[in-house]
Amino acid sequence: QETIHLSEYTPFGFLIDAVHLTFDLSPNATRVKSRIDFRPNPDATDSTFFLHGEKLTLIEARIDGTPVTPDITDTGLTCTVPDAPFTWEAEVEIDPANNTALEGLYMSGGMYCTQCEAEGFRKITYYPDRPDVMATFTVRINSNMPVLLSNGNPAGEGDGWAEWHDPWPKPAYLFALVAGHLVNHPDHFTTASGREVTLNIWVREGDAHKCAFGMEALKRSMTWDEEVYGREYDLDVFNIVAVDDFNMGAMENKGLNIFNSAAVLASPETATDGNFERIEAIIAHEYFHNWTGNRITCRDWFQLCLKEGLTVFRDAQFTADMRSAPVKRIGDVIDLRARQFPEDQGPLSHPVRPDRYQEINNFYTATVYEKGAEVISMLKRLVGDDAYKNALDLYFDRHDGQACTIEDWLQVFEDATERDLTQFKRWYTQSGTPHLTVAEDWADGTYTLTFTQSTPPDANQSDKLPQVLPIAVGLLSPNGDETVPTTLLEMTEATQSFTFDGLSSRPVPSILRDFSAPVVLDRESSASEQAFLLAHDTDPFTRWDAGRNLARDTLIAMVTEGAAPQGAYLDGLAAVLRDTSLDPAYRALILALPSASELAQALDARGTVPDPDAIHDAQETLRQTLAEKLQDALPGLYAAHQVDGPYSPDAASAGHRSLANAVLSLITRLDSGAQAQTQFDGADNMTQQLAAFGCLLQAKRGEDAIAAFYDQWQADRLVIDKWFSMQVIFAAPDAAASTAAALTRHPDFDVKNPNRFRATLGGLAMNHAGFHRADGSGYALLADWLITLDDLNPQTTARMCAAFQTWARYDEGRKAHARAQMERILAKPDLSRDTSEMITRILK
Ligand code: B3K
Ligand code: ZN
Repeated sequence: QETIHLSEYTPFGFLIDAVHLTFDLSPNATRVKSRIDFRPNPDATDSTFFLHGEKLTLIEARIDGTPVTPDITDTGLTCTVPDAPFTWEAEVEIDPANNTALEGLYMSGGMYCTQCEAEGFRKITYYPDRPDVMATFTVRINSNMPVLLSNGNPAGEGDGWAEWHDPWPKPAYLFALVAGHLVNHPDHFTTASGREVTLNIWVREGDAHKCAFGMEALKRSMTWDEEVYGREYDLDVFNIVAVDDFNMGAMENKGLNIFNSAAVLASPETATDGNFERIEAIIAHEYFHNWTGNRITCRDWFQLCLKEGLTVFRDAQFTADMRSAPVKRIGDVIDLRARQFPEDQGPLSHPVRPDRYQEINNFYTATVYEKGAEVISMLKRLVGDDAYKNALDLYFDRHDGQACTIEDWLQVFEDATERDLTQFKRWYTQSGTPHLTVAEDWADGTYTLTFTQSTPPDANQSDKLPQVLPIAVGLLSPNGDETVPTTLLEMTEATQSFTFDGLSSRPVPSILRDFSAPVVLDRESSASEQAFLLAHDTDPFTRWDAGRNLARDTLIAMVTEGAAPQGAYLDGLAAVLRDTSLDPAYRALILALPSASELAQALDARGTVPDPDAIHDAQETLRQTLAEKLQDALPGLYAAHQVDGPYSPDAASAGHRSLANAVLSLITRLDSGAQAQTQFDGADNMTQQLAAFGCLLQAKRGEDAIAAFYDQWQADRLVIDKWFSMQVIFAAPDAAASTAAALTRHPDFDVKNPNRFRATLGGLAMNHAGFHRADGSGYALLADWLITLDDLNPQTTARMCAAFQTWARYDEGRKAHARAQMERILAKPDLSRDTSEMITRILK
C-alpha cells in the first residue's frame, strides 16, 4: 500500500478558471461531460497533467476541441497538454445504481445523490481531486426526476433539466448533486446585511412532518454565526437533503448540505431528546462549515483539523449557548474519554494533524475532530476571548478564498496576539494523551502545586516533549467556601510549581476546571476529598468529575478486591440527587456510572488486565445497591420530574426526562419493570418510550415490548434502527452475539444500509462484556460481517474495525481470539485499502 506523506506536498501544476459539468442521469449508465478551463500554475514546479479518476469509463477526451488519447490507470490519467491556457473536455460513463460504497454519485431509495469528501469526486469524472484546486462550477442536470439540485444558485430550469451556478470557488470535495422525488419544507432567512435566502429541507414524501425542528435549528445557527463570529451566509439558497444511505452524519457541500436522514429528521414520536440535540448540533456544524471549511478550506488532507477541529469547537459553543454550557461540556468530556482517549493511547494513535496516511477516510477520527476542537479551546483559553475574536476576524479576512494550513492558522494567532506559539504547535504534531500528576505542599499560609506532565512514547514519536497546558484551578477552604476562584495556570515545563500565598488554612484544590486541557489527571486523592468536591466544588465540571472518580474508584475496588460499594460515593450521590437547586440534567449526569470500556481503560492504566465480566458484574451490583439505598427517594423523584403537556425538545424539559428516566432505570431494579411497562404503554414520545424499552430489556422482560415496538414502528426506518440496536446493547453478555446474529437474519436487516449495519454490529461493539466474550463469539461475528461488508462499503467497514483497537489490553485468551479474527479479515481476497490499513495498524 502506498503511504502519502505531509512532507511531500507539492502544488498542482495548473489552475482552473471554470468548470462546466453536464449530467445525463441514468441508474446504470450516467454520462458526465466536463469542460474545464486550465492554465499553468506559476507557483508550481511539476507540470505533469494528472487527473484523478476511478471506476470511470472514458468515452472521449478533447483538448481545445481536438480528440486526445490519455494514458489511463486505475487511479487516473495523464496527458500531454499545451504550455498555455487550454480547455479540457471529457465524457465518462458511471454506474450509480451499483455504487454501494456510497462515495461519488450513487443511488439511495430511488434518488441520486453524491458524497465527494474526501476523494469521491474522482469517481464522477476525471479531475484534480485535491482540496487546493479551487474553481467555480456550473452544473447542468438532465433527468426526468422532479427535483434537481446542485451547489450555488439556480441558473435556469425546464422540462427535464436544471442548471446551477456556484459563484464561490471551491474544491471538488464540496461538489454535490441530488435528483429525486422529493418534497420540501421551505422557509427563508434575511441575513444581517439584508440578503434574502431561501431555505429548504428536501425529504421523501412520508418524512415531511419530520423537518420543522431541523429548519428551526438551521435558522438559529445562521443567526448565531452572525452574532458570535460575524459570518453571514453568501448564496440565495441553502438546501439540505435527507438521504437514508449515508456513510456518516452529514456533509457540508456548498449551498447543498446532504444529511444522513438520522441526522436531520425528527418528530416527537420518533426521535429522542438525544436525537434532537444531536440534530441541532449537526445542522449547526455543517452550516458553520460554510465559513470554516468552504470559504477557507484545507490545502491538503493532512490539514483536516483546520476545518474540523474549528467547526466542532464552533458547534460546541453554539450548543453551550442554546442549552446548558456545563451539561454540554460534561457530555463532550465523556465522549472524548470514551472515543478519543482509547484512540490516542492505543495502536491507532496519530497527531491532530497526521503526517502520513494510506487512506484519508481513516483519519476522520475523534483525534482530528474532538481533540482538534480541544486544541482550539485551549488556544482560546490561553489568549483570552477578545484576542480569540480578533484572531478569528484576521483569519477570515486574510484567508478568505484560500486553501490553508495549520501554519497559516497559528500565524494568524501569533500576529493577532504577539504570542509565540512554537511550543503550542506540538498539540498538532505530537500524538498521545499527556498524563498530569500533582504534588502539594503547604507551609506558612503558602500552598504550592507542583505538576509533572509526561506522555508515553508511541509509534509516532519515541520521545515526547512537554506541551503547553492551560490548567484552570480553584481552591476551596475546608468549610467548603471558595478561597481562590478559578485561576488559569500556564504550564510549559515538564515539571512546574505554582504557589498561592496568604491562605489561612490548607485548601482543597479543584484542578482542571472545565476540563481546561485534554489530559489524564493522575492525582491520588482520598474518597473523602472527592466527596467534599462533589458536595462543594463551584465548578460544575470538576464537581461532576469528583463524583465520576468516586464511582470509578469504588467500581475498581469492587472488581479487583471484591470490595463492597463505598459509602462515600453512595452518600455523596444521594445528597446530589436530593439537591433541587441543581439542574436535573446535571443530576442525571452525576447519577450515570462510568462505562465498562472506561473502567477497562482505567484498570489497564493501573496495570490490571481488565475482566469484562467482572466489570459488568460490578456495575450491576453497584446499580442494585444504589437502587436499594435510594429506594425511598426514587418514586418521589420520578414523579417530580415527569413533564406534563405536549412534548417539547427544549433543554429544560429534556433534563427533567433524563433525570426521571435515570431514576426509572433504578426503580426497574426494585419492581422488575412494572413502572417501566406502564411508561412504555403510555408513552407519547420516543424519549419516554425508548427509555422504558431499555429498562424492560434490562429487566429481561422485554419480549412483549420487542413485538409491540416493532408492530408500531415497522414502517419507520429510523425507529427500526433503534429497535435493532437496543436489543443488542441491552442483551446480557452471554446473549449479545447471538442476539445480534439473529437480527442479521431479520428481513429488515440490510447490510448495504450503514445505519442498520451500525445499529446491529456497532450495537454489539457497544455491549462491552458481550463483544469481549471470552469464547471469542463477539469478535467472530463482527469479523464475519466486516468481511462481507468490505466488498460493498470499505469506508464503513474500516470505521467499524476500530472496535478492535483496545484488543491488546485484555487477557491472553481474548487476545488470541481477537488476533485470529483480525488476521482472518486481513486474509480476505481483495481487502480494501481502507480496511487493510486499519487492521494492520491495530495489529501492530
Ligand atoms: N466533512 C464531512 C465528513 C466527511 C467524511 C468523509 N469520510 C462531515 C463533517 O465533518 O461535517
Ligand atoms: Zn465537519
